[in-house]
Amino acid sequence: NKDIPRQLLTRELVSSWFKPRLTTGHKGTYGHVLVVAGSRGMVGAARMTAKGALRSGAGLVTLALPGNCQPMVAAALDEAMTIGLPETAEGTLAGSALEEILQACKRADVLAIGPGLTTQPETVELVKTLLPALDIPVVIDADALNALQGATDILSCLTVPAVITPHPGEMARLLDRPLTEVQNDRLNVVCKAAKEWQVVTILKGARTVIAVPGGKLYINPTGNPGMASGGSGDVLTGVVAGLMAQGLTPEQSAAAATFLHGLAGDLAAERLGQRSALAGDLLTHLPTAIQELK
Ligand code: NPW
Ligand code: AMP
Ligand code: MG
Repeated sequence: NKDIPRQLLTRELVSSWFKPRLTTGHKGTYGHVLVVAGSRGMVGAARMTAKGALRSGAGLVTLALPGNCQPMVAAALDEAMTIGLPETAEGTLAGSALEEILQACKRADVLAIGPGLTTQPETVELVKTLLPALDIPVVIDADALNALQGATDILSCLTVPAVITPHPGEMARLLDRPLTEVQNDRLNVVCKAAKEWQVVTILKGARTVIAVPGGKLYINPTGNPGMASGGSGDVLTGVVAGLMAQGLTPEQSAAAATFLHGLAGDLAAERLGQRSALAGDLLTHLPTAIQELK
């Protein structure tokens, strides 16, 4: 454990990865994030992921989700474009959504996939067919990770840069190991995952750790137990994708997003208290967190 070289994330380090916005910049300059997320009953996850990408500075965000959810989301999320996709009887993504998602990817710079998708069999198969067909970088979270249970070779075979954002339960499922084993050996687990699957890996939880396939490890000092409530992770997924769309590398995006997301959580807890701060408050405090960088 002591042999793994590690770097504590600091404001200075994270700041060094951000460039000022160009005077002549336009929405095309800052990248287009496609979010594939949500299902009947988990519309909030999709909305929070899209807002995470918007708040972190992406130029354009398109949210693609099961058709039944589109009117609801479109009414409550002015800045994102939406696409209503074919859905199953349960209101989750149908296999026939594949072509439309690949078409939407042609107009996007990065895909964020997973929050709120469910693990309905048809949706799981869709995720497993989509990922190998991608030609843009991808952030994989939540149910898109759960879909890869017993099929992590799909991760290893990806031909595009990828960031995965498992919480300890999702990591335990991916590895088919008990949760305690993940939590008792977080540094080794995250490093091995990144190396074996060749993806930047964010292992979330108190003291999130981020590993890069090449062997680098970052430890995040920000965040607090006030973030232990539904939707927090969905916001993070959007922030990682939003930073990637703006040209930060997958490694920088993963590390900076984790740092800023935690800092937003700390600011929210200061203002509202750990008990009462909501995932949506991470979104409202993200601007202050980003402004604190300089
Ligand atoms: P235990 O048993 O509680 O101790 P799931 P999910 C473990 C969507 N959401 N440290 C946990 O452990 C998501 O996007 C939608 C240790 C349990 O075993 C997903 O699509 C929302 N253990 C879907 O719901 C808001 C930890 O993991 C397992 C841990 C299901 O995602 C909520 C639970 O994980 C949600 O985001 C930690 N830090 N964290 C919406 N408003 O639409 C987790 N575990 O079964 O994957 O459930 O994470 O809620
Ligand atoms: P998810 O379980 O996917 O919603 O992700 C939860 C988010 O909240 C992750 O970014 C975690 O790192 C963060 N989080 C949850 N519990 C804590 C904690 N006790 N301390 C710091 N961050 C936490
Ligand atoms: Mg989550």
